[in-house]
Amino acid sequence: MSGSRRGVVNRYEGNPILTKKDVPYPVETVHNAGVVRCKDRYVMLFRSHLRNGRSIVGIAESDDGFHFEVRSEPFMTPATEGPFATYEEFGVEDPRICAVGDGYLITYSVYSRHGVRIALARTADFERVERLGLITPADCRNVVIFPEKFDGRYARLDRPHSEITPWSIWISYSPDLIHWGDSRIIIKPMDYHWDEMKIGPGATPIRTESGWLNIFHGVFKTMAGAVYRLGAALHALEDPSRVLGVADEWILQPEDPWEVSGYVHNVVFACGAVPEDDGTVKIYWGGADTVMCVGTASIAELVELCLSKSRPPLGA
Ligand code: BMA
Repeated sequence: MSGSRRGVVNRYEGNPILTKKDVPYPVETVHNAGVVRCKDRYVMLFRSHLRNGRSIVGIAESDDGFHFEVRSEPFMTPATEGPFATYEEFGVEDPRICAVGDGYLITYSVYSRHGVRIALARTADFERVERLGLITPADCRNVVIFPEKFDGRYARLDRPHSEITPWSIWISYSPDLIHWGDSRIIIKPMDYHWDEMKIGPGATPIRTESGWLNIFHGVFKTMAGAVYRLGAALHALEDPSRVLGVADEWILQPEDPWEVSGYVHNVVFACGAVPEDDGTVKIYWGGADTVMCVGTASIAELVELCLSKSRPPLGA
């Protein structure tokens, strides 16, 4: 892939890879997409704002992970009946995809007059989707499920949002994907660092030889608004609550024009990353809540960054 390497991530020269012009129905944005490899294709579930300001989820497919074609119909729009209708009233956002067994789990944010929370759905083939449950109370966004069980339990990274700041990454466990608990805080933002305001899970964790690679987002508040960047952490393979390292340096920040300005300025926000057989990972991010971008990084370099430039996960 030819591109522009300005740090650990090599941006694809064809960025942005997906914009509202590529969508065959009216939308204002294309961003914050979960991506997974399904058989020999890459499948992307992306968020789009409608003109009323609420979001839906579309689907695009690709042979190479760079050139995507959008299907003619959205993949998920707010449910219109049952308990999901109550909580999806204001929109469905930021899908993350986790391959488990012979299917795919999708976690996504649902908005309503009762706040924001996370819903879980499952698909076998990205043709039909089944909603399984509402798996957090309000006020929670950003949930990624690990693709393996630990001592018979599923595990997820989540980010409760409360009056207690800074908002941090927690881990929770479940026997059945529906009931979650045994929660503990595992990574905190650090004062006067690039992520001091809040951090949150980003892409579904990736298994590497050295641990689970967790690509997350971190936010710094400035006089000109917030800046969203991406960071990386490594979790022990057998026990993901044990954080082996949190890279003290960000791995990606808004730099290209479509990351610096758009629907929300100065945002790179990842919901998906796909590891490749050659030791690289394709990282997908929304630019300025407006377009989708991709870049590649060496998994070994990201792991090394987590271990060699590490800071205490819960602060000094
Ligand atoms: C977060 C979420 C994301 C969004 C980001 C930047 O709080 O709403 O979906 O990309 O803000 O606007």
